[in-house]
Amino acid sequence: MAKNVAIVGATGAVGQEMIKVLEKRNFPVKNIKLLASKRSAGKDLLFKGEKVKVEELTTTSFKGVDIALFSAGGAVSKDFAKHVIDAGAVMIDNSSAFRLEEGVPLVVPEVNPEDVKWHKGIISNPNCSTIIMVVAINPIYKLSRIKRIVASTYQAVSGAGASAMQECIDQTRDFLNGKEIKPVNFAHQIAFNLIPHIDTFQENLYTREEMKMVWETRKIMHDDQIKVAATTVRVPVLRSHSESLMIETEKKLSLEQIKEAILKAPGVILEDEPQNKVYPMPFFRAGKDEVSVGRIRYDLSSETGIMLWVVGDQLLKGAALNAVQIAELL
Ligand code: 25A
Ligand code: L14
Repeated sequence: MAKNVAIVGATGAVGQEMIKVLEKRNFPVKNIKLLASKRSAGKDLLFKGEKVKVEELTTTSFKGVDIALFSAGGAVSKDFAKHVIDAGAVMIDNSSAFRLEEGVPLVVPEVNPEDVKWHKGIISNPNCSTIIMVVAINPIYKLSRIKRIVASTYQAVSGAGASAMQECIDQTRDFLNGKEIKPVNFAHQIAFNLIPHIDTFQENLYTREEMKMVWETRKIMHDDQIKVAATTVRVPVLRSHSESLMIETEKKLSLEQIKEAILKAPGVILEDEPQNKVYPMPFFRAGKDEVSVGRIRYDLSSETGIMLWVVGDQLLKGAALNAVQIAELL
């Protein structure tokens, strides 16, 4: 049966992709409501070729709505969750607001689809780097439990939103023209630079983004023992996050077993022919649904370690696509 769908943050980097993913997958939409802040209210956006006016998000926006897709930041999600639930709608939330709360499923449809069943009105969409990682490692985990992961990420500027993406483009031009650079969205200049700092620093000297990969992986994979340590880095790439992973399995696995498992798994593809210069790259993953895995090789520093290079479009599988897949499960 067709559903009434609302998108909160419809004008943002993720919201725009949510509109496109609903269209592309032919999600049964009866009526679509596009919501954003007052700034964007009145603006026209297209859905299936028809103009839809962006409305200001208010407490009464969810009357008659069945599914509300949220991507307007944690504060907006916290303020409006009650109004979504009171209206009898289900909230699929892309922010970090409720991900670790008991009673809120944290779902990646390729990994733990069954968890949508126990929702009480809110389902959280995981952090983008975590989604991309678990889609890649889940087929390996099914061959042998993974004990330990060491991850380094290379995260695109669009992860910080549409204005951050524009800032990277503008800074690059300004730098080449010898103009002065004043950072707005990031702590430092991002053009021709790397910034090892995403989200806020914790007392343990890791950032929240790094800790999301620890906490959320355990919840999604239902494994409280899995050990994860991450370094998350912002890179001047417009779209798609990349990750270098070292995973240590319980049983010794062969590269052939791993490749075969990845080839058969949903949502993930193999691009691993080093001799032919075939490996995943973020520029070429942008706009694509699947997470791509390559550079698969034995870790030289441990008995059962495997090294992988993983790339996924974080606006799609890391956010909008995963959210719409959750809606499809519902
Ligand atoms: O969960 P977290 O950690 O708290 O963070 C989540 C945030 O990160 C992004 C996303 O930003 C989200 O806000 N994000 C989350 N997951 C992501 C992922 N996997 C991810 N990004 C990439 N990958 P975003 O930029 O994508 O989207 C922001 C949207 O939210 C709307 N919004 C903000 N506050 C709102 C609100 N809607 C309703 N009520 C509120 N109070 C926002 O709409 C946007 O759609 P908008 O109307 O505020 O802005 C649309 C246009 O306005 C410009 N603009 C933005 N800020 C300002 C501004 N103009 C002037 N002044 C400003 N301060 C923008 O350029 C835009 O064109
Ligand atoms: O927790 O690349 O979903 O800035 C998504 C965007 C975390 C940061 C989340 C990025 C955010 C991330």
